[in-house]
Amino acid sequence: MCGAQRPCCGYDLSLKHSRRKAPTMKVVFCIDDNPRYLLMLRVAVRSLRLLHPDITCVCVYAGDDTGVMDAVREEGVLLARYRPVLDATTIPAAFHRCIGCFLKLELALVPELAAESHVLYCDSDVLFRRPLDDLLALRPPYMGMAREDTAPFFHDHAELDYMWRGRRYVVPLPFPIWTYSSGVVLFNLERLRRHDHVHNFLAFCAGNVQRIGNLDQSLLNYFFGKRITKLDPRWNCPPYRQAALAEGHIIHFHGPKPWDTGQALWRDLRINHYGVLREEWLDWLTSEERSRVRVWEASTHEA
Ligand SMILES: [Mn+2]
Repeated sequence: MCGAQRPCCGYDLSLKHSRRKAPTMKVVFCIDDNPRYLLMLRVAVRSLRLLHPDITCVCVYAGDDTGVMDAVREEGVLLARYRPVLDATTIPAAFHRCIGCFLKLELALVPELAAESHVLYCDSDVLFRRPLDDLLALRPPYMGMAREDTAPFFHDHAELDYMWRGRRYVVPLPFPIWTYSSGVVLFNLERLRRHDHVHNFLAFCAGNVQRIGNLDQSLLNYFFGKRITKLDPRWNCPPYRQAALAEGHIIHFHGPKPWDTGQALWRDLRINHYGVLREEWLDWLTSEERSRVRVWEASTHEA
């Protein structure tokens, strides 16, 4: 089975047997009912466990599908069922197809995480390849995120506003802005819980989701702006980056997922180490899972 101890990724496995202290920070994922994300979660957790066997993984889920819940538990992940503030009534219908991406914005309110001062949030489309100790030792004042490889840009709005408890608040936007990726976020939950901060943020989200470009990621970037702590690129490294294989600790399948070998849309991003890292991702699957992925992959080659 895929959980085999593969001497992958240049990580010295002998370290596993030394008395390394188990990291106490929890690693949190969020999923919705999309079966592709559930399978990606499985691979993420399996690859993480090879590096940190004792780490606690939590999955936040807002749905009711018992199949999804059983699968999460079967993978040894603590399931946190949660009724989000940003739900189908506060988020416009145009975004319901990817409503799961907003869950990460509410981690400070999840009861199962109430005792945590910091957590590491990761998208499920990640592959862990090297130990996380240096990352889990960080304590950013609000949140730590790595930058996307995109040019800085200018906002359409000079400021955004929102209402909270009958008062209007204004958020000036930094010009120009470099975009941080929301695929890996080290959250300071304690800070977000203080002074109603998270509720202000969620009021901002509900009021501005229609005025921004890129869902949860833009909401984090626009509201927190310069308060975001920059993480080293190795903690959120897409396969298409030249340094991915040599330096990536967390590989983030940003853009084409491991089965997206067909669409012309992603051609420009299936470069550098996409092929190698996709194979490595596939190695974590059982044969039954692999055949499911082959069907997804074949569908990307249809006109
Ligand atoms: Mn992602």
